[in-house]
Amino acid sequence: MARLSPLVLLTLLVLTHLPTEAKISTTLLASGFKQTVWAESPHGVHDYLWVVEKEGKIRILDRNLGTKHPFLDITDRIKIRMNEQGLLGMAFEKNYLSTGRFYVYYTNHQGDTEICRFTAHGQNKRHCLASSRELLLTIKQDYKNHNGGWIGFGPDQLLYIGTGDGGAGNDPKNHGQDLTSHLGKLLRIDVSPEKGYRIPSDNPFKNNAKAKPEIYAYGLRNPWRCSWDRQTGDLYIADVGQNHWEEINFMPAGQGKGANYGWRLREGNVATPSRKAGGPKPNGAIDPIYVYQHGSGPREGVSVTGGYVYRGPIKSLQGKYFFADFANPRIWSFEVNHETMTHFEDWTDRLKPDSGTIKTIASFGEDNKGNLLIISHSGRIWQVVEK
Ligand SMILES: [Ca+2]
Repeated sequence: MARLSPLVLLTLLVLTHLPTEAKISTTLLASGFKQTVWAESPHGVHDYLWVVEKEGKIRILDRNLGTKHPFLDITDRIKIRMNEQGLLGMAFEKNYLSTGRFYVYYTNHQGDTEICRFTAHGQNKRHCLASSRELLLTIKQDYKNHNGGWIGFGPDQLLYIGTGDGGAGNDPKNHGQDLTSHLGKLLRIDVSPEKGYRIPSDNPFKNNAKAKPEIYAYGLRNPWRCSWDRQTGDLYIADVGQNHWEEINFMPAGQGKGANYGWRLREGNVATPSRKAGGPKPNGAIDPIYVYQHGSGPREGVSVTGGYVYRGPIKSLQGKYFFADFANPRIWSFEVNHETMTHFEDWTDRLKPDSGTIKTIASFGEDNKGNLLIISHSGRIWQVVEK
């Protein structure tokens, strides 16, 4: 045996006694999808991931085999004239494996929003006919941009719908603050009836004859991905800004009914700077919990993509809310303590894949084990892992 120098021996001794720090990284889960904007698995399903493609298709990824299977094709209902249009979101009923019912959000040929129910069939509900469609709600859009697109079930099992302000710039028709419009809102409906939907009995503007009864909260510009912390029930709303500030709004569990998030009067924490759209903060309006400025710096960007509070198997990530910017390809996290943002971290370098880079993050995903998925508009999906 070769004789080891004292220095080498000392180094070996130190190395073997250092705690091995787990390395957080990403692994490529799938590629080859087209203009991916969302991915989700129904409650109780781990091996299959439903992947939403903006042109109007949902395909199922077999996570073990890596194969893709057609599920739903509604491309004939959609005409994309501008990149914010298309099939933008989906949500499964909690008991999807028995009912087969799920909901989608898309813009139709006229550019208007349609919220529809579809019903899948077969033993594992992995097949769906476009003809199972039931139209629940149509929302007229004035312009091609700011269509919102997120839908999801809350801890109350009611369906929440994030609409944009209807577009152009600076919300020229002031939809965000107008309770007679569905635009610039978080809506909430009860889809438990066999057909159609009901207005939940405690929706905040239900008894206001001038307001849309579906409104849950208002003053949003273009919420691009919201989520609930699956452990606490806290709500996070990422709202895309105009020309200066991107923002994330936080609402503690059980609160937020009737909340005003300030747009178009407020962009981030200030009076909207452009085109005299801004004004003083309305009484009781909610300021964001986190904002970042437009730019290409390490803490800047152009268009926020909201994510999730991590509740998966990696211990060191517990409680961190992950989010990103679509145009400045960065991934960040923070934690919330007593309704205040703390522990901001930049994950961009640590989550860099072995090959290529993660860009154009359209959404994050959360599987049933709590794993965090990163969904790129380029058709690739990564999973955050510990190595
Ligand atoms: Ca706001």
